[in-house]
Amino acid sequence: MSILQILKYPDKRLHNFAKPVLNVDYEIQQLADDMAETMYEASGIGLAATQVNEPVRVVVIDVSDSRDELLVLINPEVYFEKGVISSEEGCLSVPNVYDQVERAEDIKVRALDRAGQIIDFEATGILSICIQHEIDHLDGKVFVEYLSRLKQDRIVKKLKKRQEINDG
Ligand code: GNR
Ligand code: NI
Repeated sequence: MSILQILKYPDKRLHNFAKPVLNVDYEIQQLADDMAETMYEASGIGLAATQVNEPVRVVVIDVSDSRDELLVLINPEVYFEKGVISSEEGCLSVPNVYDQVERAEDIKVRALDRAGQIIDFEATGILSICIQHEIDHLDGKVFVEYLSRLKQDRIVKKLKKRQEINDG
């Protein structure tokens, strides 16, 4: 197990479209395990492989307070959505930025789990929001791209300034 480095917006690699997983083999399971460790260490509720510079369709999620309900989703697909909900989102790739985003409220999801078995379930609330946020990452989309051009420009400036301080 190891902690992976999380890419920070506006890194261009966050816009890569992730490829479907053809075989849930040991390498993919290792990636999922490392991603889970990285998510827990960063105190996030989700992480997409895109964020650790692995352009494959793997996400890990844990929205439980106890931090012991890990969900590994491989090739996740939303095949039904109902309703609209707006909530404040954040992202490990966009530190210290939080803003309102509209999502489908309730969704039905199909994916493969860590063992390569098909899973099919409904999601509501924060789990629904998190799954949609992570699938966006796999499609190369970061939540700030739903915000106005003005807000995006401010976020880029703020993050670049912080990056310079960290690099210097
Ligand atoms: O940790 C995270 N919190 C969060 C809060 C509201 C909506 C989405 C998220 S996902 C985020 C972790 C992350 O960046 N996943 O890609
Ligand atoms: Ni994110």
